[in-house]
Amino acid sequence: MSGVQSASGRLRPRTALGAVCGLLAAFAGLAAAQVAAAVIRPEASPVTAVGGAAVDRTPTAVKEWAVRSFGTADKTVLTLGIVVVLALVAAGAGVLAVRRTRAGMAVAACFGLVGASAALSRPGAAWQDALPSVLGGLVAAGVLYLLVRALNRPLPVGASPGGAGLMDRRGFGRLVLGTAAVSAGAWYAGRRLGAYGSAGATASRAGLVLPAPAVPAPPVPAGAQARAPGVSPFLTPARDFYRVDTALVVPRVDAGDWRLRIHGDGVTRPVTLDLRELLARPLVEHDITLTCVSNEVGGPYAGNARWLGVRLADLLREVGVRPPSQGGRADQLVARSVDGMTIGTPVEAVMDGREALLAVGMNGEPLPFAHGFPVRMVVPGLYGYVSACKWLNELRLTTFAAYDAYWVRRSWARQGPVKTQSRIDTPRAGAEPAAGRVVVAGVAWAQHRGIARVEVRVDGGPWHGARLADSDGDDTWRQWLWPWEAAPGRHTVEVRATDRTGAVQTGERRGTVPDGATGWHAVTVHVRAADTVRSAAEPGGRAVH
Ligand SMILES: Nc1nc2c(c(=O)[nH]1)N[C@H]1C(S)=C(S)[C@@H](COP(=O)(O)O)O[C@H]1N2
Ligand SMILES: [Mo]
Repeated sequence: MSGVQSASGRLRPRTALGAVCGLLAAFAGLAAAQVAAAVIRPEASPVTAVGGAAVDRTPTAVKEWAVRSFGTADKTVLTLGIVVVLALVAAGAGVLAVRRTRAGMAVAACFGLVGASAALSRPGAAWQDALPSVLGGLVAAGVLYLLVRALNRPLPVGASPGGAGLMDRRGFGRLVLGTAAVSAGAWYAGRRLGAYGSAGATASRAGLVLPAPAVPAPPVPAGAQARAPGVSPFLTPARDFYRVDTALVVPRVDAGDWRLRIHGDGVTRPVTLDLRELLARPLVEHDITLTCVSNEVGGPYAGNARWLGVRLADLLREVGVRPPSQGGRADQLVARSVDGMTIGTPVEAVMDGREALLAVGMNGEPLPFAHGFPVRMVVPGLYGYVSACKWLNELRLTTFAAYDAYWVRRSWARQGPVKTQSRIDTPRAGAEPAAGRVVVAGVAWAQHRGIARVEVRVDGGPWHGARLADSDGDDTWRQWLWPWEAAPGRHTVEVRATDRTGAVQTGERRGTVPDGATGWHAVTVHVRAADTVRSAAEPGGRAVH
């Protein structure tokens, strides 16, 4: 240990090298864990497990802030945050290990335990899920020991003018490079192995041929799309469809392995179905707009798709379920996913005649993995968090009094009927249209009630009726358009909708928690005087917009 006590000039590089040892040990541990997770379950890798546990425990207010600030990138931000914290602790453990090797190793091992307990805390976890983190912690501790021992090993006396305490630089350097190379190799192998593990699922999706619907949806009316540049496409392509879930790794379920178990209160004939049996049933095609309770007024978490699926009400009736209005015992249908999500839906809503679906198809294709392959629920008129369970594998009949599903335990309301909302897609906030005719257009939704009227006003003036695009039924959003004769200056345009029950969208501003935001979407624009367009062409004028 004489090196530690020698000139201070030698302390600093040694501290830095200790940090390198710590970081490398962590990398080696993560790589080993990655290989183990690829074999056991991708979600069981330590970073994903800690991230998932963090998602489960993050207070709803913080989660809503993250969704607002980072949108769908919130998961990447979370993962990066975990990696940064891990790197800092690993570097610290390495520095510590130079002086107190056992203590540094203990920190590394403890981190494995943190990962393991996170993995075990995830819904639906099995004991094996702890193994990747335990292995990772042990590998990290072992690698740290080897690296630090090499770092601290003095040169043979007389071999260096510096004397004892100077490490064998070449031996240490070789060990560092070797460890880095082996870890990188293991990391890569883990990734490949992970991809190989889901290759069956990928192939099962590619090979899935969806039967034709017994009840096809009528074609979308040509006039359902408002003809204004900048307005959302009426049907949202799957790749642009918003995604909201707690999954840090998208579950990739093999269609051949998929099973759905239906059981619980009032189920006289519990069943377990496979996909072949599900697809043998008559399929219904229906256009439904899905919206998220976390959507701010004017926000992007709404999408419209043509779904193909099995009528859930028929299936429930077959297994003996009756809705509460017909004396049924259960008032809550709890859907569970392969990743342990639970979503509670009113049985009454599912069985009241609306097209509540066990969906297998989205816009003519099998569901994308990110949107719930092979089977998810979709119920018109309810927010996704109380209706749209993806990667579904269990339906359990119970009561709202007896059971709170995942989001309800996190301060969201038990019941989540969609609130009437309208959104201005064009012009965008901060746009600078030229004075004169400006087309204001967007979408409005009140699923299962339908949209009867949309109105627009400027600067708090009188409301003007917007032109409604053709309706594709009450379960989808409706597009609208209002030609505005815009005068130069700064203006705020607002929109509100009226549903087919006659209820006008409330202007009262409320946040997303606990049951969906309310208020009118407002967009402020700067209308350019018509002559600025002309002056742009003049010498010295601004460049053309
Ligand atoms: N398994 C699972 N299903 C889920 C969720 C989830 O986190 N996990 N999120 C729900 C929420 S809050 C919404 S809004 C919809 C979103 O569906 P999408 O990602 O296909 O747009 O999925 C619902 N189904
Ligand atoms: Mo949601």
